[in-house]
Amino acid sequence: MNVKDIMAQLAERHPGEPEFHQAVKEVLVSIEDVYNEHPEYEKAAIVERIIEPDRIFTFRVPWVDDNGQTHVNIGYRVQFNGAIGPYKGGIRFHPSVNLSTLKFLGFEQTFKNALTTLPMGGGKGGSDFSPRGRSDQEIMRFCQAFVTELWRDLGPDTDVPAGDIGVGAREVGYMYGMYKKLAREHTGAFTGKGRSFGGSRLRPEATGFGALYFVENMCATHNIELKGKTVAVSGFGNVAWGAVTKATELGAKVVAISGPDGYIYDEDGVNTPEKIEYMTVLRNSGNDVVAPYAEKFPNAKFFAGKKPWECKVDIALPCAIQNELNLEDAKQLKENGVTLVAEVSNMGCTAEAVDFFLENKMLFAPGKAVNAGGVACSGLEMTQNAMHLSWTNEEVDKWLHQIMNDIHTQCIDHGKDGDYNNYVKGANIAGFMKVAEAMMAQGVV
Ligand code: 2IT
Repeated sequence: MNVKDIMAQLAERHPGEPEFHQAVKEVLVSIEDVYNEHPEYEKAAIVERIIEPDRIFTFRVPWVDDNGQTHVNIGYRVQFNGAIGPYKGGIRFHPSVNLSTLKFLGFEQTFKNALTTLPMGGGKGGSDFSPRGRSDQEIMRFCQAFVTELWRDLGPDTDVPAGDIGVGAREVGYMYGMYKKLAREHTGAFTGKGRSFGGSRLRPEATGFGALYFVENMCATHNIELKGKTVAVSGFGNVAWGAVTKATELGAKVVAISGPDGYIYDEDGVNTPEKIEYMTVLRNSGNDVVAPYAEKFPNAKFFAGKKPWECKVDIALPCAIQNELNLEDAKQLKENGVTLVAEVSNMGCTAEAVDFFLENKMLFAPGKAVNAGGVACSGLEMTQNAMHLSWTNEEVDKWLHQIMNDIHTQCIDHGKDGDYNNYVKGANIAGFMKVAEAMMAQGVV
């Protein structure tokens, strides 16, 4: 395999998909050497097959707003790779959603899911629908319209969607309700459901909690004390909320959170139940802004239009969206003496930022390892649904902790580069090898 040739071919076949190309290139660069030690992979065209989704659904989603006006959005489901299990991955509702975004997310999901040790293939879906400012009834109608088109291709052993940006328990509930009506089956065809109808305990917290369990592992491996460290978090959604909650519980101090409007610096820490719950209030307001935090807690300052990466902190946790941390931000973090950067959003750092972290041998871990706790807990929800029972908090948390420790071990095992641990390489090689092995065993399909 020659990365340059494969990338040139990809660009020719699928022009105008920059996020997808970015995600593919990162993986190929990581695995190139290992791949080329396996001539049988080359013969079976594993790389050529793994970068092409199994199939993609694109469909029109018409819906009627509260004033009787009809709108049309585009819906997608990318069933990326089913080698190790049913397609699994979230649904994103955000105006930035297009095929490039969902292909990058589905591709990442394939390796992330492999890392979880659970039998789940990779998939992703969504729409360019913006939930911002929409009423509950509008959201419900949109979710129903989306699933009406997609339901035939979903199922507990076929394809199991969940939440992502813009899709939480409410949206999953509406989608699942329509799915169940059409399929006439009460099965675990979605995860992230409400607890009263098969949702797993800890699923809302799992991505953020898992990320901090991973960070704990990174700290322990590098003789760093997490307790007392200052943390900057971007975003104020479900993932950021889970990360802030667990970081606080572990004795770190989160001093920054952010939204599309700017960031909040709270030197006292976002560390009381009232402050942490206020993140949920902000999120549920549907306005997508963090500025009101500084009105509610006047010791905090709001910096309009700025990113939290300019703050002098020990730990940086991007928890918002892809490419939210660029080369300039990476340089700023280094200059400020940051100790550890863990990507919690999917591909939260640009390719240039990741290269900078690796070239400077900084302690950095990629999203597909750090944020895998979310989908891992979804896997545990599928297991509970299949068994028709529900586990306690302690049981789910124990699994989640174990899985995150396991992912960390895989990263170290495959990412050792002298005395530097290259987590990007480690995660990509470990995830890729598992999928490649399964594809080899199943023949050319
Ligand atoms: O990016 C992700 O891993 C998710 N949005 C969660 C996917 C899932 O199926 O729980």
